[in-house]
This record gives sequence, C-alpha cells and structure tokens, in this order.
Amino acid sequence: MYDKKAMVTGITGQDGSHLAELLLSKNYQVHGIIRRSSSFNTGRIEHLYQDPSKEDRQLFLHYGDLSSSSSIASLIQHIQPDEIYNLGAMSHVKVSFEIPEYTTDIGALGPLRILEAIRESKHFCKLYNAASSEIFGNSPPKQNEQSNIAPRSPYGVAKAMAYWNVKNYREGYSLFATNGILFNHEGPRRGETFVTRKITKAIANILSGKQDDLFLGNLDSKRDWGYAPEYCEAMWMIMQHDTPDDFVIATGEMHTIREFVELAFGMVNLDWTKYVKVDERYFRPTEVNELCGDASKAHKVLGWRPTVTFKSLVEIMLRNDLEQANIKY
Ligand code: NAP
Ligand code: G4F
Repeated sequence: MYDKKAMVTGITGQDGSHLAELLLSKNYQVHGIIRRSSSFNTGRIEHLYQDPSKEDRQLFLHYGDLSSSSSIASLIQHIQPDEIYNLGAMSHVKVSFEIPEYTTDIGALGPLRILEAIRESKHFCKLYNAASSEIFGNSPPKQNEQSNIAPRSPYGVAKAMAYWNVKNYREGYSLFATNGILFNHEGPRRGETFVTRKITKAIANILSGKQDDLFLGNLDSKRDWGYAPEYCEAMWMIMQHDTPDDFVIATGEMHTIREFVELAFGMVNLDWTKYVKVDERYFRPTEVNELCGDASKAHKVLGWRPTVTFKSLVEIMLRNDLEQANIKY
C-alpha cells in the first residue's frame, strides 16, 4: 500500500529520474509521463522499471505530452494524483533559440495546460512547477525570490510565463501551486550537451583516444552549479510545506566555465589549453552572464541546504565518465 500518489512529467530526464527514486523511497505510487519515441528514452529510469504484472508495483508509466491539453487533463483525471511534479521541458537554452515556438509550447503553455486541468478538475492536488534561474537573465547576483525577472532566451521567456501563471493561479484560484526556481544542477545523469557533462565526457574520450579537441563557446559566463539529487529533495520539501510558495534553490557559489574546465582537466593531470578550442557556434545570441542564487529563504523555511561542493561535483561527474570508459581514476 502506498502513502501518496505523484504524477511526474519529464520522468525520463535527469531530475525526473532522481525524483522518481526519491518518491519511491518515500513510499509514493509514482506515475511518470513519457513521450513516444522511435528509440528508447527510458535509460535513466531503467533501474526503476517494475513488471506491469507485479500486483504491488509502485511505478507506472503513461504516454503523454505537454503539448496536448486533452492528454494532460485525462491523465490527471485517470491518475487522481496528490502531487504533480512538472519537470517536462525542452530544457536546452541554446537550442531554444533554434526552436523558440516549440520551446514556448512545452515550457510555457505546458504548465498552463496543467494549471487549467487542475482548476477544472474537482480533485485537489498540489503542483510543483520547474521554474529556472534563467528567468533572472542579467539581474545582478545574488538572485533571490525578489530579483527582477528579465529572461534572455526563448527558454527563459517560456519559464517566466509559466512562473507568473503558477503565481496567478495560486492567488486567483487558491491552487496549491509552487515554483522551484532552481539554479543549474548537474550530476552523472546530466544530458551530454550541457556544458558540465560535455566537459567531463570529453575528458574520458580524450583519455581513451576517441576525441582530440573539445569545442566550447563562452568560457567567461558564470554559473551556480549544484548536485541534482539534492535539488530534487528540495522539490519534495517545497511540496510538503504547509503553504504553497516559490523558492530559490542554489548553492550561493559561482564559477566560470573556464574554472570548471581547469579543475576537471587538472584532476587527470591534463593541460586544458592543449585541448579546448573556442567555437563561435556555441555562443548564444544573448547570454546570461552571472547566475548565483541566494537560497536563504529555502534554508529558513524548509531547512534545505546543499552539501555537495563545486569540487566534489566535478569529481563525481568526472569519475562517472571515466568509469564508463573503463579508465582508472
Ligand atoms: P532534461 O534532462 O532535459 O529532461 C527533460 C524532460 O522533459 C525529459 O524527460 C523529456 O523527455 C521531457 N519532455 C521534453 N519535451 C516534452 C514534452 N513535449 N512533453 C512531455 N515531456 C517532455 O531536464 P532536467 O535537467 O531534468 O530538468 C528538469 C526540469 O527542470 C526542466 O523543466 C528544466 O527546464 C528545469 N530546470 C533544470 C535545471 C537544471 O540545471 N537541470 C535548472 C532549472 C530548471 P525525453 O526524455 O523524451 O526527451
Ligand atoms: O550547461 P548550459 O547549456 O546550461 P544553461 O544554459 O545555464 O542552462 C541550464 O541551466 C538552467 C538554469 O539556470 C536551466 F534552466 C536549463 O534548463 C539548463 O539546465 O550552459 C551553461 C553556460 C552558458 O553560459 C553557455 O554559454 O556554459 C556556456 N557554454 C560554453 N560552452 C556552453 C558551451 N554551454 C553548452 N551547452 N555547450 C557549450 O559548448
């Protein structure tokens, strides 16, 4: 018997997979929404798979898509979740400049479709919406819940719209709707085209002779990088708080991309300047220069604090990619 039922969009992504593990460990029945794909997209949750014939299974997967209002409404109607975690998105900022309309459909209208479905349904359920530090654009650090919202990419604009809709539905219709304004968070399951994983994966490839150069874009931007599993714990804590609210989740420390590169290459005694080449293709039309979050509200109200340091994060990611390539570290 389970304690609560959760519906998770984006369960096949980095965060979705960590969150599913966490919810299952807390005795939730978890309903993950997956997209039909011509190749497998469930690699990150394979270890959680449970045979559909198992009577007491806790994990259920349903086909659905955030682009479809009817799919979302009928899933909510059918599952009757206590909590919805909306993590689904086209989450790559650079790609959002190439497919702005699709990014907006999923990232902005997707959450609106969920809000409308909850409002229309007679069933009470809480909503966690994955907002993003990208909504702050170039507002000066440290950014907190009061910082100016000034996004600089189609992705950021979509996340800002969703953020405001969540706030307005909370105030206007008394929904238990929350925004987690999470700063960058990474780990071994990070997509391979995000800069951190691109770097650690490239080091493993260089050491195994599969790659000679690493082409990167802007090395001067700064990010506040945390460890994904700890950030998923924060999502759950936001949902257990007695009142719905918005929270910044961050480490409060920022580093340039160059620093990440130097540290990661240094860990395996490679001189990064021999391998890293700057390639204009990876620059964005508009960049977010400095993200560094002030998570003191989450510390005070939720008791959430990150523990994994920048150096440990780089080490965790690098070790994973080296292990996968059978390289001793
Ligand atoms: P991710 O690894 O890219 O995962 C995104 C998930 O969304 C995947 O499961 C993907 O499915 C799903 N998805 C994409 N389009 C969809 C659609 N049309 N309908 C339903 N699902 C769809 O992202 P993540 O790093 O786990 O991030 C989770 C959420 O937090 C995202 O909303 C992201 O924008 C936000 N966020 C992330 C960070 C971060 O640093 N990681 C920081 C702030 C906010 P497929 O597997 O089929 O592609
Ligand atoms: O790793 P990134 O692509 O992450 P970005 O753009 O900060 O977005 C991530 O964090 C957001 C939270 O702030 C999330 F909402 C979003 O979903 C995503 O998870 O790029 C980080 C920085 C940027 O300044 C970029 O210009 O790294 C710079 N960069 C330099 N060279 C590169 C590269 N980024 C990528 N992806 N690839 C490069 O070669």
